Amino acid sequence: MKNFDIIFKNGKTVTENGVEECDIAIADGKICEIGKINAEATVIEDVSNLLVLPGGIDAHVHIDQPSGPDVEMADNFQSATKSAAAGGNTTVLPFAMQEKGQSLRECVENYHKKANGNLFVDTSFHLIISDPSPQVLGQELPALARDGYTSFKVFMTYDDLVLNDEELLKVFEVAKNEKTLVMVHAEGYDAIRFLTKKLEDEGKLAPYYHGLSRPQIVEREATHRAISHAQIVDIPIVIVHVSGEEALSQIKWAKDRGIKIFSETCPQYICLTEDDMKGLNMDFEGAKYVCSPPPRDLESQQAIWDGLIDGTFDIFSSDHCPFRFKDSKGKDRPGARTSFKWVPNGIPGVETRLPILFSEGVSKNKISLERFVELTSTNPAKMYGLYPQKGSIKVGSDADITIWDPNKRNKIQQTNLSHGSDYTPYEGLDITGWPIQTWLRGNKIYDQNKFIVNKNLGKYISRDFCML
Ligand code: DUC
Ligand code: ZN
Ligand code: ZN
Repeated sequence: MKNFDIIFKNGKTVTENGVEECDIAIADGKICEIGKINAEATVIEDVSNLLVLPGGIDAHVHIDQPSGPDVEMADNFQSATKSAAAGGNTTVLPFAMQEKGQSLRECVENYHKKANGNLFVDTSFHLIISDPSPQVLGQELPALARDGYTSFKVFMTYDDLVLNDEELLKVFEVAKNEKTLVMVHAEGYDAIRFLTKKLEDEGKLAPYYHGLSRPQIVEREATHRAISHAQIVDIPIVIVHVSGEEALSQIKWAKDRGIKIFSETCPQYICLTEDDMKGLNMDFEGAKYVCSPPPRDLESQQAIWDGLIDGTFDIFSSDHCPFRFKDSKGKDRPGARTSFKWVPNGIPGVETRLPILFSEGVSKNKISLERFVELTSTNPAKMYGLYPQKGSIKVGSDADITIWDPNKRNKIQQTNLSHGSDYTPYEGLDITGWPIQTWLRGNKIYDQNKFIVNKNLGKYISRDFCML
């Protein structure tokens, strides 16, 4: 009789293709058999009445990125990946952010130094291109693409990151030649600067006005421009963190014309609104919710749900970008109380992404279990070249598995989270359905609120090309 390392018995296994009652056998970190299994194993895990899902893949997280003078992100690689594991994830894709004038290779090496030995879950880097010099476009980017860095992000706003239209087109052309995928932060720089100045001149300085400085029209214009540029070069791109109906309408416009555009949305666009940025009485509490694009209104939340339900969105990521609230190196950095424009942009979310979509989507019967898995694991794996090693429960895939209790009720509370931030924007949200165990390549790393291994078992993963 065969002898496996682990057999999961009697669970309901969910893949993008269906739900099946079956056992799963694991050896050497890989899934070996799926079905009715009569064999021996070192560990038999009875998962009756529980769901067995492929480990979550959060394809959009920011970890330990420089974020302005005297500002520090709340998570390093240790705390962010620990938090990811507690939230049912087995892989995260953070960014290696190039600073202006910096060699891209040197930038990547620096991020490897930060990550090395500090990973609780598997990890792979997207690149952020802020300085598309001839050296970067001609040599570094092609060489890095061939080394498995097969996706990069470009920004259409922010003083230190913005690329002009010609630069965007040049980056897109390298992506075409190297078959890599470009993620686009679509918000128009000049319009934001214009609106910010107007608001400041009118004395409108509280965190709430962050939202008014970058309304949906700014996102819609940039989304259309990015799509047009992608069409000129003839490449697919990913419009990330889509916040509402206006940008979504441009994605639908493109898809209706057969233009290949991928899109991503995030928990903040189904759970938060612009009113959260008002805080208690237009006060600094609102800074807890400042992120870009900003949360919109209830109609936009509905539009985002429609896109999640009808298949317009390809992936659902957290855009985890954590800062501490009570911290002069975080949300309360010098100047932040004098104008919204100095409040660091971003909120924590890697640990709460999966419970939020499960509870709001699956438990409330808006999306199926299969669609949940597709949005949070299978499509991120396919889009960013990790499939079939990751993103599904298949013979031969890594045994990255999350065990869910679909009936477990919980409230999101800062005191129970493992991230480095000192707050969660989702405090008090009622959740039905919770990830109770996380297994990375056949190792149980998290079980019922406890970390089982405190060794860092996560590995850096070199990626293939987009296969969606
Ligand atoms: N863009 C992101 O993707 N994350 C946080 C802030 C931002 O502008
Ligand atoms: Zn962005
Ligand atoms: Zn982001």
